[in-house]
Amino acid sequence: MDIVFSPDQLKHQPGQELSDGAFMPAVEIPRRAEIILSAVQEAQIGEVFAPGPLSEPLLTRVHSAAYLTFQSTFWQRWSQELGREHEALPLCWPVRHFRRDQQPKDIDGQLSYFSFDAGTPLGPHTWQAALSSAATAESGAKRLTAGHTSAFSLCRPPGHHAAPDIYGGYCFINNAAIAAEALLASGAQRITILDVDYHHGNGTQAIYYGRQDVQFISIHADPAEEFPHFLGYGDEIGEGAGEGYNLNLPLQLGTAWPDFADAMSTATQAIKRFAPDSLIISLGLDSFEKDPISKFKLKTADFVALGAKIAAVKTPTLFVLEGGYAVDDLGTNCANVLTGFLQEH
Ligand code: Q9C
Ligand code: ZN
Repeated sequence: MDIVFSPDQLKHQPGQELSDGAFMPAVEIPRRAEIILSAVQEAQIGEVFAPGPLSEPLLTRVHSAAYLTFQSTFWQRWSQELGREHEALPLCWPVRHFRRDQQPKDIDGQLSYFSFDAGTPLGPHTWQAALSSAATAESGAKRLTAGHTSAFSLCRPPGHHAAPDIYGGYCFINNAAIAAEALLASGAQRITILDVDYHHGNGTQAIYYGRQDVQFISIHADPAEEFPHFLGYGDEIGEGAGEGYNLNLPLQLGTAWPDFADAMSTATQAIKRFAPDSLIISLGLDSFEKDPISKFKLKTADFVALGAKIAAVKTPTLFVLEGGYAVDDLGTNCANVLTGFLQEH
């Protein structure tokens, strides 16, 4: 299995995030990617390749023009117009009675307009790293198009919380959607994105909610109890042409492998009915028992079983890295998923 990774992804170096009502050290840090890179090399999963440049049209198929303008010019405006050198967080959102049809002109207003949480710092090289992460997803997709039966896009920063015009949850560009669009642009008819990150993939759901060419399935902590709090319930089934192509499988806090495995069986049956040309796994490793911000109970050995369950779908598969913050165990857990997949493949 080829592995795609770009060192430019390490340039996003958030210092602090707002979490639990206080500034805390950021958990979505470059070390995550470094530890996974060495573990997958150690486990001899495959050869590591750098991605080519991101294809611009893919970006505009996933994100709005206004959002891309905001992100690509943000740091210049923040630092030169406002003279701010510290990383940026939004402060005020258009909830309930506010209007959201007016895009503010000022930078702080726009920061809020294009975000949904205060846990996702924007720094001087955040956008460059996000573009590299998206390029890493595209290069992985190209391997499936070229006939490989699997690939691993070691993406960082992650992507599944990013919607067409909103960043948040440590995500800026929806990497799984970039990969899906790359596959569709190369002739695929149907793609499934199966999101096994502990958190609901609200951004990916938003992108594909009205579409029937991309099936979205997410296994995650019940949003009534966990971030992102406002999406990810079981009654969200898609709308219009997309009705029936969105499947949420929320699980209670404390879920261990047996119940997670049952949800995986439900997911794989739905995938087989849809019969996609390719499968994209939004691979979050934050379902791990020692994850510092999560409350599921998967053990290191369970990740081998997770990889085997994914292989049982018997469809060309691209793994796209999402969350996972227990840095010391992250490499082993990631290598275990890929090893479990390759053993059954
Ligand atoms: N006190 C991903 O896993 N913060 N994003 C939660 C905890 C947001 C996770 C606050 C977690 C975002 C890609
Ligand atoms: Zn997560």
